[in-house]
Amino acid sequence: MGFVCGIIGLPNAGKSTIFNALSSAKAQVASYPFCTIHPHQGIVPVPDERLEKLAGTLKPEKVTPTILEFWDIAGLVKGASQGEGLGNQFLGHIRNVDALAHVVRCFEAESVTHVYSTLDPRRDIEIVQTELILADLQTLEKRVSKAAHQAKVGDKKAVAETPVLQAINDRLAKGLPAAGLSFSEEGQKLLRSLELLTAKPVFYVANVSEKELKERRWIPGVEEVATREKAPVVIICGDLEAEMAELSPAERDEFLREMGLREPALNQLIRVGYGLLDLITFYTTVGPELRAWTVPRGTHAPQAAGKIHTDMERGFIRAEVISFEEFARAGSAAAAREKGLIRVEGKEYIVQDGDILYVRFHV
Ligand SMILES: Nc1nc2c(ncn2[C@@H]2O[C@H](COP(=O)(O)OP(=O)(O)O)[C@@H](O)[C@H]2O)c(=O)[nH]1
Ligand SMILES: [Mg+2]
Repeated sequence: MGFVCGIIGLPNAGKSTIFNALSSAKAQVASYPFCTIHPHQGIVPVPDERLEKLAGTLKPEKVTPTILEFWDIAGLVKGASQGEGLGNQFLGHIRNVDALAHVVRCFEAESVTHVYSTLDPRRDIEIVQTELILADLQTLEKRVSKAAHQAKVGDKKAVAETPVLQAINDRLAKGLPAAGLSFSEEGQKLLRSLELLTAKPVFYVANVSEKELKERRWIPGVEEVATREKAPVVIICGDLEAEMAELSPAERDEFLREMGLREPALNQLIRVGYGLLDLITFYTTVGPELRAWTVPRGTHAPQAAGKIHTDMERGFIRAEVISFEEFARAGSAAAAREKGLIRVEGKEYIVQDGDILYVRFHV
């Protein structure tokens, strides 16, 4: 079970270009084979500096990064929530992802038509958002009337749910995403159960030309919307990234040097998508393999161990733990042990981002 980031946006915003660049940039982590599960669904390794440093120190035979799945979701248009342009099918796909990368067209190109004829990122964002909000309002409408009916006949749960549903409805009706709302635990649970499209974490991907990178005519508009929503922005030259993804790692490094860039913007895109999901990464070294793992923040040690193998969760005894920083300071596994830096943690331990875990178990 992996985590999925859906790529959304208007037609001709550059979604498929970016998806294809992600899919063909497989050489970025040499040991991990990219796989396309489906023409529009692919898995990418998450770039991870800590993992690279650990690999440099431990020199394992095999390095396995953690992964993120991307889905290229066909373009939304006005009226999608009413079924326009296969709208409902697309909205259904969006419902199944964990986070959204909203690609916004910020490049001018005579040869590529814009569905709404002019370049206007702010308007484009609003069109997509409006469709998502309208779809959520439909979802909510059914729930509100059901709850109202049940509340009338004295259903306590429905009575408790009503103000929460009303608050969500009011916010959507104002044209705002459900994501900004927070409730008490019960309310939060109800909000999650509705699986609203606008409750998903979003980041913006400004797809720019090289010219726009310097001129910044459209980028500020995207940044303004993102700031208002406390959403991250990644600026990317879609066609440039697509070209770069075709290069060998050596050629790509050369290309980046010439451009004065540290890394492809795609790496940033993957990291931001991963970062939105409130996941943490921990590491294991078992035999010849150094591996990164992903769990939701707040996961206890036995459940984290269960990601590695179900036996490890079932027969969990303890975990020996060292943070990446401490490990890096110690310089080697032997030095870390010698200095007594490896802690022993039990079943109640909550795994922290960057932990290196040695799981002791018995079945
Ligand atoms: N000039 C330019 N063209 C781009 C860029 N990104 C995508 N395109 C072109 O725009 C068209 C639509 O892109 P596509 O990725 O299919 O958009 P989608 O409909 O959002 O999936 C294609 O012809 C792309 O080559 C870009 O950054 N600059
Ligand atoms: Mg496409």
